[in-house]
Amino acid sequence: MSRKVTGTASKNEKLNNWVNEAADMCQPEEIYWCDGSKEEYDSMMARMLEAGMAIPLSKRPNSFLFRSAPSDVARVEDRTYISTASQEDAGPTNNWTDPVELKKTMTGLYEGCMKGRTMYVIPFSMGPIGSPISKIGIEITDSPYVVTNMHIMTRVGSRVLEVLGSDGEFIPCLHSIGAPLQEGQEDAAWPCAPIELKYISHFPEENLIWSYGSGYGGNALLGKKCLALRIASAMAKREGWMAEHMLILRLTSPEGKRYHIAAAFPSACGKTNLAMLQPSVEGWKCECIGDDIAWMKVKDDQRLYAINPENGFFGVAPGTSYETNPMAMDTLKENIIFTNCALTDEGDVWWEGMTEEEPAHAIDWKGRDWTPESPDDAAHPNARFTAPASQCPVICEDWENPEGVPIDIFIFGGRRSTVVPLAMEAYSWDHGVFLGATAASETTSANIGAVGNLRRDPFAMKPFCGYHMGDYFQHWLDMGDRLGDKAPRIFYVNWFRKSAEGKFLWPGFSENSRVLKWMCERVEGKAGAKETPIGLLPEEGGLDLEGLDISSEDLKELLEVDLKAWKDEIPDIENYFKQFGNHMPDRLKKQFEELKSRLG
Ligand code: SAT
Ligand code: MN
Repeated sequence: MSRKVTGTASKNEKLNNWVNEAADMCQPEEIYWCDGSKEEYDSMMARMLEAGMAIPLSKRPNSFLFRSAPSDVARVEDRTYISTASQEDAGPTNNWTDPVELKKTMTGLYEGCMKGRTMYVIPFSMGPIGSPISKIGIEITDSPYVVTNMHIMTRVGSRVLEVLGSDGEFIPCLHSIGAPLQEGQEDAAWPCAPIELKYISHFPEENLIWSYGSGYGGNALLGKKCLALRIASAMAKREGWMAEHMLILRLTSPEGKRYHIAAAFPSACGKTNLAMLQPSVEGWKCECIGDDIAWMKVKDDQRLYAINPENGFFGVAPGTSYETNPMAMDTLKENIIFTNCALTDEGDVWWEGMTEEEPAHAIDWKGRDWTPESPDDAAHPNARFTAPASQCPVICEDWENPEGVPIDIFIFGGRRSTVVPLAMEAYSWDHGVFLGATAASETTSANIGAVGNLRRDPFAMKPFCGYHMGDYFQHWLDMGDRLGDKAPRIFYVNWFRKSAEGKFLWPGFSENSRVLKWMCERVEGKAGAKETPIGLLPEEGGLDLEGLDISSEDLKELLEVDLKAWKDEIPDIENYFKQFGNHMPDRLKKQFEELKSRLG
């Protein structure tokens, strides 16, 4: 069948064949090869405006608001699969389906799924184009919203095809919103498939991604969680590097010494805020390198170097304000895609927490009239901004350096209203891996499902590890062995501890710099620490609290080690570790025994 083709196909036969096979299966009206140009972005946006899918924002140049279908507002972990030949290889924390079965089911869904639509072919690079650490992906999609978002989140364009050449390697990422258009049928503003037909599937043994039915975030922008974390983590394990759910920042001391920090927190737990931190402690400076994903390799000097494979931020809007994250607010002035935010009468976006004063009237994320009296939120709690990283006023000059930056400090953490203190340091690499492996956090609206339930989210990778989690723990131990005394120091934090009355004990945001400063001083051997059964905690007076209004009772509670509460965690850790069976590294079992004996 001859199909209209716009743009220039690649010189890579494997790629062209794959595109043609996908077109035969999905049966789009035409094929469009993306070149990544501004003209392409603008014309795609213009078409979405005309179709009523995008709403222009008069207050922000070249910025647009989209409203998703109410059922398509976040990642769908229940519908996300790691499909390996043997179920054992996916491990107990992933959904598994036999690849042959899954491909059969999905092929059935893909058959004719792009009828009446254009099939876009997006060549993209995760990491600077042409850098040895970067990976090329090709996303096929029938969503122009995905194309424009990929333009911001990754490096898209003809340059990628040039680097790919005739025989380069790429990761095929097939995506459809799963909403074919019949002749004469009017399109929805946000077409997608019902939840039970959504599939976010990964075939790590062949570096392949198939996504169907959702147009939202990590379900659809396949360079992000699917490629840069799930597929990349499996590649990293095989090849001896690391793909982690971590922000990367550079902290510079008043003396001009640089520290590079990589920190893992679950989705919607403040990674973007920490990455763009404006330190409240005198003389310290922070610059952002990435807010979500770190790829790290050991170099010849034995140190671990990190790059940010992304090109933009897909950040949670609610809660973002000039108080909490001024640098994000300044990033959002122009050229932004907003999704599921509210629309003000002045033609701007708004979300809960953005301004002290709520607008008297707005249109909510479902397109309904909204006033402060309305029972529902104006913006969806997982409303997002898609923003070019280069627009961040504190983007680090080395953010695109293909060499990466040497990591000094790892931080793990989560959202825990109780038990876990503000900050601690691990006794050793193995103990740090134990802290990462046992990390738990209250669930957020970044996933479809219950919010506020405590779950183990090891290294903030539970939804993103493309293989057996027990083997992933072992990989961390192996990396520690390779790094030896050049390994980053490991810390654990909890910004979210609450008092009995339910009030946050720690002010967070820019004040978190006080905790980071303590970590740097630990690295320098300048700050002491208190040995406790759970780890090394700041001593009294160890945190620089100059100028901070915090009561000594609150501080005491923040740094308290509640032995009973920790002992209560033991059976849960025991149970949780059991599921990893013989994949559970002995060295972590030993860490667990040592914790128990320290707790007495
Ligand atoms: O939707 S995304 O997966 O991109 C955002 C997140 O959950 O971190
Ligand atoms: Mn994330």
